[in-house]
Amino acid sequence: MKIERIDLYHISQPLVSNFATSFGSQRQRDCLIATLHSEGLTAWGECVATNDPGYSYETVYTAWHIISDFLIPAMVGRELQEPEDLAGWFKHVRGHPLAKACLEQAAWDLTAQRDGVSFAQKLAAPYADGPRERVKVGVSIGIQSSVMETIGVIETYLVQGYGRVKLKIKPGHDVGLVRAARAAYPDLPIMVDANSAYTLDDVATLQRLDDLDLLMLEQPLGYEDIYDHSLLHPQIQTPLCLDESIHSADHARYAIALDACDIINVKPARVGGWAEARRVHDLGVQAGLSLWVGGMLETGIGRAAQLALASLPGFTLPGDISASNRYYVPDITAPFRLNPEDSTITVPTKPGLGVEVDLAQLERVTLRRSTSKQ
Ligand code: OSB
Ligand code: MG
Repeated sequence: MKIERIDLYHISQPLVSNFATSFGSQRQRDCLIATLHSEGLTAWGECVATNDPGYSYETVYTAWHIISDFLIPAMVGRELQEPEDLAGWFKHVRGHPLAKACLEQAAWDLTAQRDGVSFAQKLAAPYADGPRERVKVGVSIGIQSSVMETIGVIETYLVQGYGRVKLKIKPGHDVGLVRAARAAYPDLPIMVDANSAYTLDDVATLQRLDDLDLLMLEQPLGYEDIYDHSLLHPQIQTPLCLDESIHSADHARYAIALDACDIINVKPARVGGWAEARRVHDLGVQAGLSLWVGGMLETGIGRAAQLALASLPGFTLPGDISASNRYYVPDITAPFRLNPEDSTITVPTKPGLGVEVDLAQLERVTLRRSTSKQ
């Protein structure tokens, strides 16, 4: 399929509620949206880089630069057979996985539309059991101003039907908070995410989480670290999950070799795209790790692609893929809704991503737009 043109949008949408983590606070969420045009088809990708380099070194501005000046020129005018082609086309650009994943997502959408299958079906093609129809999901709750407020926020999500919550923690805002949440909800699956806010000096604090029956502790140590996590791992009882540290299937292999974790949070953007995310999935399954799909406060475009990944057989833990109304009202697509009876979201089945983009709403939230030259 000849890639004829690529449009890039920098959009900015208010989040329904403030989202605070150990690395910063977000109320207004910027991201980039790319549109591929090829043989009468239109395909979409989302770049989940943020305004500030808090989670990743990439920002909407670095991603705009890398996508416009390096990645789009490597694509326009070329014949795309399969999304896997992009890895070769992008080889001259080191790093910048969030920028690359945006265009790779659109390439999956495009080729799935061409093949007349959903993104999930195309991704699940190598496996005997096809994509699951509904994906188990939970909700990630940012740091609130008090313990009572956190309990109140948990309650509003439980009422909506979410069956698993993730609490963001940081030093000074950890054991007390989690203990109160556990006391309020003795049977609720609760997990915590530190976003790299601790060091090995904090082992004693992290051990105090041991008897709180948590589903997992996500990324307590350095955002590039694997080794220190392997030292922490045998010292705590809570299952250990890596997020930030896993930038590729190779990193997953290193983490497995060092026995640095029990679980991987797979974010396709963080590993450069869906083909690489599927490799992480395969390695994780082979090594007996548990897996789930993480989130980056995606719009409906990115959410459809998260759901496609989470439909693969190895993703057995609930993902950070909440309903659209937890993020944006309105969104730039029709909203994804929670199935409250089983805390799931239904995976789209139409060809490609299977979402309709609301072009008028996209226009309203666009700050800047460019179109590739032929
Ligand atoms: O660490 O998982 C994280 C959001 C932005 C950056 C990092 C993280 C998160 C989340 C939110 O936890 C997940 C979501 O609901 O999209
Ligand atoms: Mg995380």
